[in-house]
Amino acid sequence: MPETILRVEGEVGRPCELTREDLARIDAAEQVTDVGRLDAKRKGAAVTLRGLLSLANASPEARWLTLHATADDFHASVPLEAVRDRGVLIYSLDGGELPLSSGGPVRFYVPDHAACQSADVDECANVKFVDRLELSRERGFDNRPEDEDDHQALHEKQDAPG
Ligand SMILES: Nc1nc2c(c(=O)[nH]1)N[C@H]1C(S)=C(S)[C@@H](COP(=O)(O)O)O[C@H]1N2
Ligand SMILES: [Mo]
Repeated sequence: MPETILRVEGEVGRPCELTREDLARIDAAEQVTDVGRLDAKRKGAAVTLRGLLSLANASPEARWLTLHATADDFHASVPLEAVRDRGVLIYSLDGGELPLSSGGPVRFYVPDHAACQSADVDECANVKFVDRLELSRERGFDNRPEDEDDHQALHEKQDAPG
């Protein structure tokens, strides 16, 4: 059985459990075949957040998007309005899985994000290892670092070998 790598739930008409194949089958108009075109430092194939919201039949009442990474217990909640038309989920590299080293199996990415800790949609909100997208009316759980020390500590942990 192909593995579920992403769930979409909360304020949606149709909660989804998606495999990489499911993501690849989303309408071609919602596929970004090379995210390098959005940002030269990024690589892989992505599907637009819009495509996923439409697949899950997101409720018009939904105001917040919470990106959950169970793997390392990292979570970010951002106003849906701010990311609806530009957020993408990177899910594949060279036709295979997106490796952990690139934040796979699924990584959220917003081109033109703000610098770390400067806004709701900052670089820190580019959540790696996302396994669940949650739509809600109120802001969801968010444990992005709140001050420079916490942020520094997180980066040291992320950049540590092994
Ligand atoms: N799951 C997860 N995603 C995460 C983080 C994390 O610790 N865990 N750190 C965030 C922070 S603080 C930043 S600045 C960016 C860094 O992305 P990069 O390693 O691709 O440069 O990832 C974000 N996504
Ligand atoms: Mo960050």
